[in-house]
Amino acid sequence: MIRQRARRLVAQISVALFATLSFLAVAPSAAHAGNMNGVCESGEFCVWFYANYTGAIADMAYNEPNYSGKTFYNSSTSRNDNVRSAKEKAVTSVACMYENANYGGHIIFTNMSDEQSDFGTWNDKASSSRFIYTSVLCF
Ligand SMILES: [Ca+2]
Repeated sequence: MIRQRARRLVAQISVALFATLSFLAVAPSAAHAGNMNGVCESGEFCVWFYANYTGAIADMAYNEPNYSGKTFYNSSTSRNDNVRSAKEKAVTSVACMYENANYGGHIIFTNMSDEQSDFGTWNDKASSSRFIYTSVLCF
């Protein structure tokens, strides 16, 4: 009797756990709804054409392995080698931005400061960015 109840309880927990995990696996993140809408929102990595978060913006909710051919929001200006400031608003991960495409070369941005108002000598050199679980993995 007790064993039967225990078995039933385990089965119920398994079903509930599976349902929860299935939901998590397919649930779209609300943050992704605003990808490239010109507003830097929670869950995004945002870059600007000028220092101090001014000028054209690119608010990215996804990995961007190559800025070539990509423009800023509502702009014809190429994003490649044109970034001078950035903010990270990622929630469950951190953002890393790189000198070269495909996350190569110098790491220009990690989440160490969450934002960078002026990349200085690294202005106009970014070519890719991605979200990753910990900044250690940026390298
Ligand atoms: Ca957005």
